[in-house]
Formats: sequence, structure tokens, C-alpha cells
Amino acid sequence: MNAMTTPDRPDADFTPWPDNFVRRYRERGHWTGTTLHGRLAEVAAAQPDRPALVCGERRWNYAELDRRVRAAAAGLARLGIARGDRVVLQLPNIAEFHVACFALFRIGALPVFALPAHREAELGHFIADTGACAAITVDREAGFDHAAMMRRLREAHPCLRELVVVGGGGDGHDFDALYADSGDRDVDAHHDATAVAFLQLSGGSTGTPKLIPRTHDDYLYSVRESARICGFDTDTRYLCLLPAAHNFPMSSPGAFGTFHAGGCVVMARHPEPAASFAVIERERVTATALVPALALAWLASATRGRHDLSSLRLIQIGGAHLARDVARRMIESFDARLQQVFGMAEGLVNYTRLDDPPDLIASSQGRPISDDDEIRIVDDGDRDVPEGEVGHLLTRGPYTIRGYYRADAHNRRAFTADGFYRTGDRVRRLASGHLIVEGRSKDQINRGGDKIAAEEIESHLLTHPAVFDAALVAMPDRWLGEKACAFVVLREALAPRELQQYLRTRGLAAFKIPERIEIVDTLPRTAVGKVDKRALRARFAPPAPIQSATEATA
Ligand code: AMP
Ligand code: DBH
Repeated sequence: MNAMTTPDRPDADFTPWPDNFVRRYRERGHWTGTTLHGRLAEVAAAQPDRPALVCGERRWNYAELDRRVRAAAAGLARLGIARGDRVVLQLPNIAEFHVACFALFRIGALPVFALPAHREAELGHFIADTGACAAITVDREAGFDHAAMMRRLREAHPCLRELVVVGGGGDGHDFDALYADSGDRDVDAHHDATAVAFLQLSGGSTGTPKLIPRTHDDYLYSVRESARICGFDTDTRYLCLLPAAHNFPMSSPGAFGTFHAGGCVVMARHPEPAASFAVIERERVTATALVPALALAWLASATRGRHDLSSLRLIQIGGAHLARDVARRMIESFDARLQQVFGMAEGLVNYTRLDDPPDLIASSQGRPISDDDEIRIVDDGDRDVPEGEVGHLLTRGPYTIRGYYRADAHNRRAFTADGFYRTGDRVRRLASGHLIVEGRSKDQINRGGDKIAAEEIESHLLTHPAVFDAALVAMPDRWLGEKACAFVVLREALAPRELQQYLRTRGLAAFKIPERIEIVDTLPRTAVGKVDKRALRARFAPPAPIQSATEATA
């Protein structure tokens, strides 16, 4: 436990905005003092009969969603979960994700968002880092027994007292039992919008993943403005295809933006194109968010022409670099508007605007949400580069954090002294304010939107007795954009496959296991003795382009 954390100040590890900024963001109407669950309750009261959430055969209107959120909050409170407690939430894209989320908000407990792909290494770190007292998970997903994993984690981490399992499972509490006999009892809803609402995940570039404390005030601002920019309203039917805990489908405008606008969220448990097209047709979906890898899969899917996708008005693509040519093909191939989204769980989100010319939509990653998003593009010495030139993107604003959770040493590097977040992205800016992402300076692999911190995997590799040195770099991949390749110097013979298997036994998410392992005699070094990753990356040839379904059959 961190000495700074006291029960009455659960978010003492949170770096607040300085007072003059707080005043400014309130005066300008960005921060309204409304909580995320407060907004959901407002919408539910205003339009109880409108559809709110679809999950397979289950359809809930706002009254039903609101009732379940309140009942689940009462149920969680009965388990002793209280204001300020941290609760690990690992669920697939099912309705319970949002019920759990808003129920925890009502209590004032902080969800710690985990991806379904996360395994013991990541979850163990989240639990230890946050002192989580409970976890909410699913019994099985994609053939994996999540409940059993959480039970093992509970044995290893005594702080983790309670386990709630959707679908029941062993000695965990059944999620559905949370709703039971709470009658009309309601928890005394937590009202402090300045408080941290949850801990979001960062892709990270360090040895251990860092957590991102987001407040109700700052997050609701980004959600509200995102919904406005993207034209979400009560007729919006948003398909949540990407993992629901990811910041993009949660808030840009995502599910929260849809709820904010009074629209309907459709949860998709499987992201395959054929299944997505069927759901779009059946549910008359109007908007969805993809990563570039999914956009390629949509283009390549032969099933596209078999479905009526005419309801789809907006396709958002973000999370990783979108090739201009793929953007153009998306514009040509679908009758929906394309929008590029360049965002980060730390805050800043950029959108191409709905009325931007198609060329700008295909070639830029959009401009910031807010006039109060401060953008600096600087050289290695933090000096502003001339307008239009490429540099490191720094940002500060009404929904960008001032510090990671419990990471003082890292915060000194990740933020400037005056509070700008060093995004690690290299960008240039057009006269219109639109940004073009040209690359990155952070030591990270962006595997189709899933971020892999090189240092995290290198340190796992180095725990193997046969490994002397290791460097993880991105190699080009025609579907995912990038995959991870580990260059490894060995002390004794070891097959690459054994090393991959070893990483799996360390309990890492599958997407982080390097697809390729190259055994080398030495790693190249720069003049100052650092591993020369640029030289390692240069060993890969660029990938061949992918044909779309129509081209392939032509
Ligand atoms: P995270 O900090 O884990 O939320 O990941 C955010 C990072 O994803 C950004 O800093 C970028 O490096 C990358 N990213 C997100 N959207 C885009 C995009 N549209 N184009 C290129 N990179 C992106
Ligand atoms: O990659 C991201 O983290 C991201 C992409 C688009 C994001 O957090 C967002 C939009 O909000």
C-alpha cells in the first residue's frame, strides 16, 4: 500500500489540475459537476422507455438499465465494497460490463479496467498496484476460465476479498445475485464529480503498465463534446466491437457518449466482420469504432455484400496508423462517413470532423476536441518546432491527466514541469489544426491498436536463465500494421518456440507474446551504448499491400 493513501482520501495518488486551471475549466463550462452515473440517471429519468442496451437477445430500455445499475450498486455495497475501493473489472463485451461500471460509480468505488486478454501478470500487477479489494469477471470467455484465474489471483493477493462472476463460478458471487432482494433500496449515490471515477489502462512504454486516474468532471466533458462532434443523438445505435474497457469504444464517443446522448449501445461479443455485418443489419446500427486492422478485415470480407448496411452512418477508425489508401477504400466501399480518431487514454482525443473534405479525412488524424486542448510540437530539447514541421507532441487540457496513478518517478519524465503530457507521438500540424501522426518516440509496439511496451516484455525475457540480452522492436505486418519481434542474445541454446512458451507461462496477454524471435550474437548499439532499435527495425522489409475482396476476385 502507498503511504499517501488514506481511507478518507482514496484518490490522494491523483495529481490534481492546478487551481487556476480548475477555475478556467469550470468557468468555461467544461466541468459541470455532474457525475457519469448522475448523467445516466438524468437520461433514464427523461426517457425511461427508450432503448439503452442490446446484448444478444437481451434488450433493456433506460428504465431497466437504471434499475439494474441501482440494484447492482446495492448488491456490491452489501459485499462491503465502499467509496474509494478499487475493483478490477475484466469482462467481455456484454451488458454486465456497463451495469458493473455504473454501479461502481454510484458507490464511488473505482473500476480498474482490464482487457479480456489480460492474464495473471497484468492482473496481478493491477491488484497489487491498486490494493483492489474485489474483482468482477466472467466464468469463461473464448475457452479461457477467467473465474479460475481470479481465484488464483485472490490466493496470491490477500487484499482481494471478493470475487463476482458473471455466469457464476465456484466460490465467487454470482453477478445476477447482486440484483436479488435489494428491493427499492438504493445506495446513497456518490456525488463528487471532482473525484477519480476509475483507473484506465495505458498502453505504456515502461516495465509495468501504468494506470490512468480519470475524474467524472474531465471524462464527462470529453464524452459530451465527443458526442456533439460526432452527431450522436437519441437515434444513435452504437455498435461496441472493440473491447468495451478500451478508452476509444468507451468514450470517443463510444458507449458512454451514446448513453450521454440517449442512444442505444449494441454490445458485440465477437468482432469478426461476418458477425458484425449481421448485427449491423439486424440492429440497424448507425455508428461504430474500428481499429485499422478491423477496417482491413471489413474490406477483405466476402460477406460484406450479403448484408444491408444502409443504417450505418459513421465508421470511426483509430488506435493505430491508418494508411491513406485504406482510408480511401473505406470511403469508397461503405456508404457511411469515415472519421479518423487519434486519441489516448491519458486524455487528448482528435477527430476529423464530419464535414471535413474527404481528402483531409483520408490523410489526417483529426484535430482536438477542445479549444482548451493546448498542443505543443517540440524538438528533443522541448523547443517548439517551426509550424508544419514534425516534432514530439505535448499536450495539456481539460481532460488530459496531470499524472499517472502512483508513479512519481515516471511522472517526472512523462510530464513537463508545467504539466504537459509527453504523448510519445511524433506529429505535424496543418494550418487547419489537424494533426498528422508521423511516428512515435516511445518504445512501444502498436499491434493493431493493442499497445506493447518493449521494456515490459524485455524484462520478462531477461528472467529466463538462458537469456543474456533482449530487445523488442516492431516489425511491419500487413494486417496489424505492426507485430513484435524480439532480438535475443542467448547464454545457451534455446528454441524460439520455447521462449514464446515461457512468456506464456509468465501470464502475459497473448497479444504481447512476440510473433517472431530472432537469435543474434550481439545487439547493435548506438554511440552512447543504447540498443540501436532503429538498426534492428531496418532489418525488416515493408509488407506487401492487401487486396480488398472486390480486387481479389476481379
Ligand atoms: P494509450 O496511451 O495506450 O491510450 O494509446 C494511445 C496511443 O495510441 C497514442 O499515443 C498513439 O500512439 C496511438 N494512436 C491512437 N490513435 C491513433 C491514430 N489514429 N493514429 C496513429 N496512432 C494512434
Ligand atoms: O488508442 C487509443 O488509446 C485511443 C484511440 C482513439 C483512445 O484512447 C481514444 C480514441 O479515446
